[in-house]
Amino acid sequence: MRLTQEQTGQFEEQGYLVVRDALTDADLDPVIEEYEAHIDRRAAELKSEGKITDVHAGAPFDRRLALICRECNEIYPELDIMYLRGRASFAFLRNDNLLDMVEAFVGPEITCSPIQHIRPKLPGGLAPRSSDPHVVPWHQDAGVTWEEADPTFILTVWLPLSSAIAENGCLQIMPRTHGSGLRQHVTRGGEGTVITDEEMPDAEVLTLPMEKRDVLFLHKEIPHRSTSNRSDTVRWSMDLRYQQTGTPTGRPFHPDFVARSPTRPESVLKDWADWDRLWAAAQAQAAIDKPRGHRWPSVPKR
Ligand SMILES: O=C(O)CCC(=O)C(=O)O
Ligand SMILES: [Fe+2]
Repeated sequence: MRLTQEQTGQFEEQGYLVVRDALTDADLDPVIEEYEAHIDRRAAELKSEGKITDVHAGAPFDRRLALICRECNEIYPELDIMYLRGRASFAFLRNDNLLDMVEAFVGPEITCSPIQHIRPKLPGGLAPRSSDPHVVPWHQDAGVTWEEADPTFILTVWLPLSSAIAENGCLQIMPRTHGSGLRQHVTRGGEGTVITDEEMPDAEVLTLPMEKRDVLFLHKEIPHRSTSNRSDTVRWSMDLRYQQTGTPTGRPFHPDFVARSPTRPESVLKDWADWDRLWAAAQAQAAIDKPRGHRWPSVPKR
């Protein structure tokens, strides 16, 4: 699907654009199947280790992980895209239907930022640590990079793999608050990286329920958050970022790659094994260097 000028105009004006049914099941199902296969395999392991009593075979994608995690939640931290690093997940990062839409914002030379996640937000209380990394307080994505990326247009692409509704912690955004630049954030204990009270815009909050196949495009200055999951379903989603090739990602210690290039097609990263190796090497190095993801001071819990 190519976006219309009306759609890109809405993004410019509102700071976001939701495109309903922008993708097809054929685009998304390989990723879902990859996660289902991993969870199936790990559930069998947990059962054989005596950590769970039931593998919940046959439970739907948006429930099975929660049912397993009620008994043992050790799978949870290994599921994000840069840890699981599946072939279908990597292929999706270059999905043509997705990149055709991204191109309307970024241009034809497209780099995939390493700031990307696959998030299975569990029903409240089931995540391993006291705070679930997929419950995120008000922030701008402009705030999650190093300063080097401040001048760069980085497009956030957020899409659900299962229903994302208010009850299971879908996104909330503040439309039309872009254009005044980066706001001051702090990293607050128990909460995460959040805009300071002084810099929070006094603006209307829009709750954005979304279904599988819908896609949200978000300007990096739009404050957004997601609350805890008060349902018994898992809110599965992906958030990806794209930008013009040659611009800094703001995460130089993690691997970006060229996802589309009409002028230098040979520069596109197509080999899953290369991507896998790049992430493995970056994570090994980061374990030594412990680089900070962003610039904000840490402050104690309220
Ligand atoms: O998925 C969420 O709950 C938060 C995602 C987010 O902050 C983002 O995609 O930038
Ligand atoms: Fe964000």
